[in-house]
Amino acid sequence: MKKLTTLEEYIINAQNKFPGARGDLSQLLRDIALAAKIISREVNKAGITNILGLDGASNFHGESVKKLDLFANEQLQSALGRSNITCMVISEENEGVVRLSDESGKYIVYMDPLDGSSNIDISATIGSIFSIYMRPENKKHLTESDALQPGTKQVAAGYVLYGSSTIMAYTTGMGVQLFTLDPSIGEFILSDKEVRIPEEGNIYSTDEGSYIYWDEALKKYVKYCQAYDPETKRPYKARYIGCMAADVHRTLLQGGIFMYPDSSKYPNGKLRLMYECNPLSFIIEQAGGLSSDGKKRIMKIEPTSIHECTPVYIGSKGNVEKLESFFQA
Ligand code: AHM
Ligand code: MG
Repeated sequence: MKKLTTLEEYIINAQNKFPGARGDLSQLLRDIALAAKIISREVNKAGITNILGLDGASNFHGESVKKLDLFANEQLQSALGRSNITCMVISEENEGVVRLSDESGKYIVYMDPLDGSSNIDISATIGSIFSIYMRPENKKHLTESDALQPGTKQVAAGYVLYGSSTIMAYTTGMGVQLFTLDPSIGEFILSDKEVRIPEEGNIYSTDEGSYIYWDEALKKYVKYCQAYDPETKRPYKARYIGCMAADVHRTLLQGGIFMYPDSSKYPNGKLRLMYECNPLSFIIEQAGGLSSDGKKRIMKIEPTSIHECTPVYIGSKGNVEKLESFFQA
């Protein structure tokens, strides 16, 4: 019989490979996993308990906030507050940084507590995304600018998807591991180790309804994806879930490219650098893929504000390199 490995066991085994490790990062990942289980339970009963629908408020971006967004935000923040490991949380749902009770905590955590929230009402996949940085050393009182670190400085990142099953993917810079929640025992079970993204895929993923707002290079690239050339498996298939974490997860497993461009509608793109693009870029790069803003590596962008947006093109190495060649032409 196949031996099952739980997330707990996996994290402890990984930690034991580093003699002297204090286990703080392990605890942080366990705290996030605990919140994820609670969110997963709530997502599954959302329709029944009438938690679906607008909560009536708007978040500070002016987007309507749904109840599950608030619930997920609260659960993750309270889980992170349990262990005095995190000093600051930056969330899509909070305008400023949220300081946790222990200001000496070692880690700064960015999160999108509920990504793809327009999918809530149709019972389609939604997710939570997280990105973890070290606080600067020898600095007592942190300011927001201490949280503005490029994606290359992430010490860990991952996402949880609440779909036909609940899965968690994370990396600490040593490959990508996937866990699937078994709700009957309440444990995340290791389902895939050191996941590799295909070198090249035949799926492109973007909101093509916004074609009219795109620049010429992107229009030409999408026409390339649609052209007939059996040798390069074209025309590609189009897939778009409308939840970046879910679209990137499919891309991780099946290959291809996910794109949220800048456009005349969104001059800097729509997706957030710090809690959407950087963590998913870390995952994809760790699996052998690439992530670009069209010209340069996403994780090299020097952030200037905690909620900034960036265009993003992410996926298989071959597909992202091809896309970049259209931007250079
Ligand atoms: P959210 O975090 O408020 O849910 O918004 C982010 C989501 C992404 O997950 C998804 O890729 C994108 O917005 C979809 O946007 P659009 O509706 O413009 O296609
Ligand atoms: Mg989001």
